[in-house]
Amino acid sequence: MSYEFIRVEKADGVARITLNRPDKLNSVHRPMARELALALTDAAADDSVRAVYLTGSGRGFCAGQDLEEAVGAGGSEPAELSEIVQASYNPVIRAISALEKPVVCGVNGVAAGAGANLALACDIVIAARGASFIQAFSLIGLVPDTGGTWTLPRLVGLARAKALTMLGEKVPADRAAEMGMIWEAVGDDEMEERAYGLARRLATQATRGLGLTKTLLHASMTNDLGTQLEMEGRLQGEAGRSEDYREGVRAFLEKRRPEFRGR
Ligand code: T3D
Repeated sequence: MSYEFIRVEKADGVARITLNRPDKLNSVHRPMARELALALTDAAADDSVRAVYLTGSGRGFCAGQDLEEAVGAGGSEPAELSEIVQASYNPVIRAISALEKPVVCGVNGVAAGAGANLALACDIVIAARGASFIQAFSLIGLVPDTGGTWTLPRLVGLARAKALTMLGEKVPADRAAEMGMIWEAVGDDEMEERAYGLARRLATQATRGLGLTKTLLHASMTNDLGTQLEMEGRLQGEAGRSEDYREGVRAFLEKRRPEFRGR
């Protein structure tokens, strides 16, 4: 598959997806969103891919919606925003959420608007200390999208989610980590190695079990305890039928490192 606005490389069991419009801080227009959704669908279907790594090229991670596209600059039609959200962002967020493989995000620079919420939709988020998160929607009269109204209160609580989205302040990576919005902030020079390294490590783990864990945690956001307990039992049954479970137990008993295959 060839892409114009993202780069996709597969190695070490990881599909590395790089947003690639650096001169526009990787802001998202329709063709880029389509490519991103396609790359995620491909990563889901490809058994050789056991984890996904998402990052940005250049000095930014993603500045959100391409505002030139949104207002119809350069002679194109101004966009119906609800159509953009439904066509561009929702398929990407659904694909990340439904992907039964870990998705690591390496936030290399500013993540604004839809770009911030794209990063926060990933399973483990590592940001460079020089990076920041801005819920920029309110600054231009919009509401948060790209799953932000679902993700943010669950990550940081309602009080912080309200302040973040209404004030639209720039939140440095360290502060984002302190408030539990992301997993970790690391030195700018270490980010790539740390975040991609995590994706590589996850790809060697029992990825079938990791996928089921993700499904369970997401379901817990809406399930009551009884439903969740029932679901844990069912998915534990599934994990228990995996080759990785058999290998994990065998390796423990034989006092060696397990060799998981994600099956
Ligand atoms: O369709 C819909 O509108 C509904 C969906 C909405 C979802 C959303 O994401 S709404 C929020 C959209 N994003 C923003 O409002 C953020 C806009 N960008 C900024 O506020 C700033 O660029 C940043 C704070 C992110 C970074 O500032 P700075 O000073 O580091 O960079 P810069 O100079 O502003 O930007 C560099 C270039 O990227 C510049 O282009 P130029 O002048 O060098 O040719 C700038 O115009 C361009 N750029 C940055 N963000 C966007 C963009 N171009 C188009 N769209 C952008 N979002």
